[in-house]
Amino acid sequence: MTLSIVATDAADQPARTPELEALYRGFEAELLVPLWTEIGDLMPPSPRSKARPHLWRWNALLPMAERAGELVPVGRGGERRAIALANPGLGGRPFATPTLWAAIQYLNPGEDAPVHRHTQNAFRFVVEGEGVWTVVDGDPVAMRRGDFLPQAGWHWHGHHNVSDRPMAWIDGLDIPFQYFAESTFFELGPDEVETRDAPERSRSERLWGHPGLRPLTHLEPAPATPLLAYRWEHTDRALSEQLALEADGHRATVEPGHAAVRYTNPTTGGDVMPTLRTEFHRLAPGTATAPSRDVGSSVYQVFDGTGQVTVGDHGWTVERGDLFVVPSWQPMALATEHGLDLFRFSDTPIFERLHQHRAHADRP
Ligand code: GTQ
Ligand code: FE2
Repeated sequence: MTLSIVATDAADQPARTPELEALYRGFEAELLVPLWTEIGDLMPPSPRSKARPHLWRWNALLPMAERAGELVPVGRGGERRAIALANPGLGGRPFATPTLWAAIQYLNPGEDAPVHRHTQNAFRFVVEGEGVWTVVDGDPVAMRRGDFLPQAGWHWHGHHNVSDRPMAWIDGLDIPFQYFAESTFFELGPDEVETRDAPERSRSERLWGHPGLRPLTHLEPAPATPLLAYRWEHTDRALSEQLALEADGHRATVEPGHAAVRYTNPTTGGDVMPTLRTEFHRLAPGTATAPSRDVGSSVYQVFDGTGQVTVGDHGWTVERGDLFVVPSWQPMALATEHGLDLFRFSDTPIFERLHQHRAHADRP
């Protein structure tokens, strides 16, 4: 590595005399860097994300995932036929944001994505299709449109397509966070994913899928992610009820026309995973949100409808399946004429736990 100390134009820098240059060469030789040349980058007045606001179109992603399905086998080694969003500000690495991984994953009929486990926290979200079962610690869980399926770190998981049609979905993980934190462990399990005689409903849902009711058999220790599937019918109904209550004159929405829910752990009421926050947002027709910003980054996927998204000085018209990134402290606003449903995930729990979270909404 070569270090290069460059005296900046910042105020109060000493004149670049030969003596000062010699001191700086001395710093370089001893692998030292003074604060006074770096402070603007290291201590900006507010976060300046290297990640950029960016949109990936589903109708560009899906055909390439299908092509990968023809050309690239899935199995041991590569582990997953997953194609990650690479933020244009992050040097071509497969990182949607400095902390978040987002990928489209694709599985052909009969294929297995073999069993493994890793310290990264993960989830699946299904924007369309069905037929794949994800098996978590031996519990087979069906994946269908609108379902959110978490898999907390260090739990065995593999996926198997039991149907006669290919299926695509998105994965969200904290891979970049754990990469930079150097906290990753990884282990291989069986090559085959066992879904024979899988019951319609997962054991997890039979045990934990009853609102407000905790089974007394599992008080201590509580499983990391008790509920392995958050089904669309529940999410959809929760959002419709919020909008219906608002229409009846009750304060039920985040802001007028904006319904939202957070996926939570049924034993704690907190986020489903320690590093990832996951939410679903519904804008009623004719709704526009006030711009807001917060510390940390998020990825959104359009689930249904169309709308306009503004992130910093970028703006897009979005439709089903499109994915976009909101870097730290960039203002974000949404608008829709005919209605818009959005899945969101973020790294907010990391910042909340470290007392670094801040949010600002320009709401009237
Ligand atoms: O499905 O287990 O997109 O381990 C990246 C890493 C998916 C998975 C990804 C993974 C998985
Ligand atoms: Fe995995």
